[in-house]
Amino acid sequence: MPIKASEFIQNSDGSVYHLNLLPENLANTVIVVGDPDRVERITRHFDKIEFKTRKREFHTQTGYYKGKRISVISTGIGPDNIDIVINELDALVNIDFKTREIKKEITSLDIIRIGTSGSIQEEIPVDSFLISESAIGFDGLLHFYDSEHIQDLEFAEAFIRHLDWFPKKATPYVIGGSEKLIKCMEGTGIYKGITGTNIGFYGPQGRVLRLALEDDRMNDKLASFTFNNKKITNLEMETSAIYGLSKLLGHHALSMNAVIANRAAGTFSSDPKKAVDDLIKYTLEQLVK
Ligand code: R1P
Repeated sequence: MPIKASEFIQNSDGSVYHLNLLPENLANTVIVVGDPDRVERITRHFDKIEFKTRKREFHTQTGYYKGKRISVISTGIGPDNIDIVINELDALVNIDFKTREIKKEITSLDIIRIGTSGSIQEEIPVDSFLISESAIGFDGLLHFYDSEHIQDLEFAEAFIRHLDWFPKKATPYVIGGSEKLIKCMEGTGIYKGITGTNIGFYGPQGRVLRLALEDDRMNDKLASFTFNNKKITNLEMETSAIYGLSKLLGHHALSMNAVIANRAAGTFSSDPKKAVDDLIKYTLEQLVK
């Protein structure tokens, strides 16, 4: 049965609604970044760029790095955009754009986030790199999908107890990253940890400017929580949504974080651009090693 026009939306040239891409424009290895300007900071290392497009915050370039075909796509900020990006990436490989039916054979993409993040553990310094072994999502996105079978419910329950989690906030969910991509990306001096993904930058990450928080001890409690000897290490705004949707759809996903703030120490990188550029170079090299 073809998927209805209101559910799987194609532009007049046949491309997918928000990303503006046709299936042939996408490589099977996809790097996602928040900032549309970061796309070029990645593809300037490419041997060749074969395709470029841009619509809203979704800027895509596809090309070759040392002979490997890679697409780089910006998502903008937050898990709401990740819902669009991961569903449309999946449609590009797993829905037939002519018949609008789901293909019989499912293709798995490798999806790697290269993003910035704040550490909540004092010993993880600014300008370090961190691989998200798993993610805990405070954004609630995954609960709109049939997803309990891929969640670590025990971890989430222990976390809710430790934080005395306010029930009006979305229930936290926990999802692992791709083992295959963790092996590909790990290296000397690279931290690994559990990344907390938030629906906002200020209150949801415990930042106070002029507004009081529901729980002003949230970040301390996040930092002191342990489960199976693992700690929550850093906060950002996309990883749990990327991990959850990718796992449900059968894709491999991994989040690489340039730590540009240390929330525990109250410090910020003196050169965040360099930290991101260094992480870009590292990630590209690991992909072709
Ligand atoms: C907030 O400043 C943004 O920076 C982090 C957060 O996840 C959020 O998207 O990642 P990016 O640098 O990849 O955008």
